[in-house]
Amino acid sequence: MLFESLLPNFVGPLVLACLATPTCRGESLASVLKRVDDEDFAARVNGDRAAGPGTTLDIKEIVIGRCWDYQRVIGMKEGKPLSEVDCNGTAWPAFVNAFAYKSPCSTPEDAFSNFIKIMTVSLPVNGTLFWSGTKNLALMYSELSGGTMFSLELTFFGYTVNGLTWCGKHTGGIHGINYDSCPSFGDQSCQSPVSTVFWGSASMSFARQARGSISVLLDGSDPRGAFRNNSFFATMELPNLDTAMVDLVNIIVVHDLDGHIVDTCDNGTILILKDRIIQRGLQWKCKDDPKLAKLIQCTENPDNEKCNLTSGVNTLHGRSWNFIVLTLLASLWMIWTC
Ligand code: NFD
Repeated sequence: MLFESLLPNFVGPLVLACLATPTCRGESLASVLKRVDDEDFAARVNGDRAAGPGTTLDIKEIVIGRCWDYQRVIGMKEGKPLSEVDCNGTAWPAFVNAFAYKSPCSTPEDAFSNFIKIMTVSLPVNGTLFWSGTKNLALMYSELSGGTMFSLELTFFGYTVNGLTWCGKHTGGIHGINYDSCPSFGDQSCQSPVSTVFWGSASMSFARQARGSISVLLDGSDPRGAFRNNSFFATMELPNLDTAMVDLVNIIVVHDLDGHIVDTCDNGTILILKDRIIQRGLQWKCKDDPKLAKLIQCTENPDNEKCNLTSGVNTLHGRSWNFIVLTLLASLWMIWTC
């Protein structure tokens, strides 16, 4: 028992299984452990264990391309950098030097501070949009807002790396980048994962810039609760709002179209969130399922019965109430006259 408890939890059973096989008996403990370690590494790379996918292929071209795209095409008036950033000579080196040739699990907290500083742009007052568990909806919300709502993914640094995976490798890899496998989010053995450090710093910096009223879009159908204590929103964004600059938090709670309701503005974890907001000296407003959210949900699920476009007329599975009432009256009349 003691022997097993000293080993990572996957090693014990493997060693015991190995000792039960004839080919394995006689092998020294050191070589068994080395082999188990190698096998575990291979399994992680093959995706059998908790390892996540490797660095996105062509990441350099994507980051540099998005960086120019932001500055030349998509960057909105308020979201443009004060002076031009050289994507190839400044932005990419600041990004890649934070993780290349380094272990992906021991990333210093300030690893990306230079990259984030270079890419910071000024954001509009009243325009910051946070989210938790509602990524796609939040991105569509900010895109449809015509430049008045900014989620992190629409800022310069967020846009440039959103949706990408990256991590380094101490030795080997290609230019110190691991394209085979990066730590997955749930890997408890990874102390300080590179992507968690990046998104933590990015979220903190984004929250510190917020001014005026801010909005947060939460998933009221999430069985874990709409406001979760360990989310980036709860740990990195809400506590880093500058209370001298922010006055109001607009809470938007969205439920899935199938009607699963876990939390609403008036109950569940939203009450905890309201408390936290008040403790920070801020005001709150809360709305369940605003029309814009439903419209966005319906564009993704147009066949859902709640998205029936004939909603001006009361319908039951596509038939109008008038038709149903007339049919009932006709049937009653026939029964009565027979
Ligand atoms: P979520 P949240 N490490 O839906 N944000 O409140 C890493 F690296 O639960 C934006 O936590 O909401 N990523 C992005 C993780 C990412 C981990 C993070 C983990 N341990 C934070 N666990 C982004 N654009 O990708 C989960 N994730 C990923 C900022 C997972 O892919 C935004 O400004 C999930 O899609 C937003 O206001 C995503 O993190 C707030 O933090 C969010 O997890 C959303 O983070």
